[in-house]
Amino acid sequence: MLKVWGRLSSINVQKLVWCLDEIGASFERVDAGGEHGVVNGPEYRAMNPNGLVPTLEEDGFVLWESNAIVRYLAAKHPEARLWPEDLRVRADADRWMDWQATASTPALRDAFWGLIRTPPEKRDEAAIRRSVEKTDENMAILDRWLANRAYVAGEAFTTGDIAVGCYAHRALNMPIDIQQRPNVTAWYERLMARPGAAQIATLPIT
Ligand SMILES: N[C@@H](CCC(=O)N[C@@H](CS)C(=O)NCC(=O)O)C(=O)O
Repeated sequence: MLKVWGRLSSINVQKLVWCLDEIGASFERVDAGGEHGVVNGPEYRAMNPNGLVPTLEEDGFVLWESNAIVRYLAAKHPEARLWPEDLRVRADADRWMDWQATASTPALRDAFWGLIRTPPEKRDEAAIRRSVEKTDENMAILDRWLANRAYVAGEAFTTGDIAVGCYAHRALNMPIDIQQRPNVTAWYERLMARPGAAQIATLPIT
């Protein structure tokens, strides 16, 4: 049985749950990280020395780094058609996964932590403002890209949409002042209507 370690409030854990639901694989998820602890215990650290979530466990095989896990699962289940065979289309999906991990989600971090996980009197308003501005710019980049394609890697849903979609679910449902982008909105609604996204679509931002 596949085991996913990690709390569902983490967008990196959300990616795995979404991917596994798309594939239709059964799995067990164990709450870890945040208020659940677990990640600093020796058993968890032996699996994942970073003390972060998620971690995937599959018959003695252990993997961490959410985007690598999503790609592993997608490659293992070609029938789900999540990771394109065409190398250029695959590179597009991979590129957007990297953008999510290294650009858009880090840029949202100060706004997310400041507004959602920090009491008002302790907020760094300047950092929140910069984070919102950068997020607005990132949404403009995504919007321009989606102007002539249904999904981030073209006309089919891929791993790239899972990673960027988890980021978008957070950014678009936070109380921040960013412009409404029609292509992003249409794409996000397309993603959230997928049966595989059902668990993610209803998640509150916490
Ligand atoms: N690059 C890693 C980042 C993992 C990460 O930063 N996870 C956060 C949650 S999103 C975490 O474990 N935070 C500590 C905790 O939850 O206790 C990945 O994509 O898996």
